[in-house]
Amino acid sequence: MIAYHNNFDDTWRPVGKALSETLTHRVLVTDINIVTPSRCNPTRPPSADGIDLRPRTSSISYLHSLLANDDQTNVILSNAHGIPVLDFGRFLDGSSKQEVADAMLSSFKDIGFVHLVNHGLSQEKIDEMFNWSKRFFAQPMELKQLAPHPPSGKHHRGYSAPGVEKVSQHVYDAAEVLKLRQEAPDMKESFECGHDASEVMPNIWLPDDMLPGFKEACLDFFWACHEIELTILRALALGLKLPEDYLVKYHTAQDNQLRLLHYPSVSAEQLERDEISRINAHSDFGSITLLVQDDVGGLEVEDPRNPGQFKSAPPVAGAIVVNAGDFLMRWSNDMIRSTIHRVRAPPGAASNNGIIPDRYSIPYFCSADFPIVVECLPGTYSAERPRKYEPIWRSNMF
Ligand SMILES: O=C(O)CCC(=O)C(=O)O
Repeated sequence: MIAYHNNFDDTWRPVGKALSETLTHRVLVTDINIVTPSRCNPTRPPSADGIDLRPRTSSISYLHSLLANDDQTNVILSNAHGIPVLDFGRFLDGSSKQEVADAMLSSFKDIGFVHLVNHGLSQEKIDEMFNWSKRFFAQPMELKQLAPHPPSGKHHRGYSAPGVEKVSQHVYDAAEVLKLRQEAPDMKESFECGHDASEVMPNIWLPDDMLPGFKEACLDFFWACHEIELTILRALALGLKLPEDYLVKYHTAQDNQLRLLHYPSVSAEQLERDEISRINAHSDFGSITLLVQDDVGGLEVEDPRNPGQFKSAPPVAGAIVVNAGDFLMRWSNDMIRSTIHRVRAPPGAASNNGIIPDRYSIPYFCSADFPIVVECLPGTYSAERPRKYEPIWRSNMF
């Protein structure tokens, strides 16, 4: 059975009922939360190496498009804890391009985050990448260390073991970072890569005979995400009332970063007491970040109207999360928000025997080209809203 959660009376309803109710009481689909088919129908067997390869998220885009059919102009399908869920398919098929573009920009201005469904990245590809990620992280530590992330925090490639990296916001002093890490290490491991021709940051792969297929899968996913990035940038440009290819023209080098993340299972108490962290509050550097995540949860987004207060941003099945980074905020003369976010214990975790399960997520960080001068985007400044920033070489930022 596929059901949705009704937040008003805290019940689970079958989808058929949800749909019929939706036609008359649209409000019922806010905070929609679908039981994923993988949970309902766990038929996919574990792989030969014993890893559970069943997808934790699966596409419900067909449901979202059904929900939207009663109102051709409504491209916002629901509001998931303050973050709009947008039907990006209506941009891709051309049926409501400007409406999607406007809704995306408005969401970026308001909260800096948006959920996109019908985004064009196939669920099969996402599941496949998660499977590779699980396979990679399940390898012995000695093997993963054969693709070591350089000690410098500037070369974002290769494998970092749990506790090695410490994400922080505006802390650049090495001694201060060390202190933060000692106080509460990040309990996560990661593998990072870019495209294989990057001279800026060469990739660091496992030796060829280790985990054959992993490198190809990462690169394939990298390019699939890049395609989605370009369509999102097109929509954003339209939202800003710029020519559709305006932002894309500044993203030709594809110096993006694919990051596989595994948060091992940890004690909820330790996490809540800040003795360990999953990932501390931070904003992203680049233009936009795409994020796919499993259904464990724990992502939290700062409430822009209450700095320091974070709201849970639980996964929306079938959706990718897109958020704006510091570069886009500055480029847009602070019209768009680069919002601070973090990963903590998912809501209700303590009731799960006090152990928070493993979590897997895959962010894809998108960067503008380096050899450009960045000026505030046309339309983001006026006599009433003067430019906050002088033109600057991209390479001198951050
Ligand atoms: O794991 C997540 O959901 C978020 C990851 C993240 O914020 C990051 O890697 O910068």
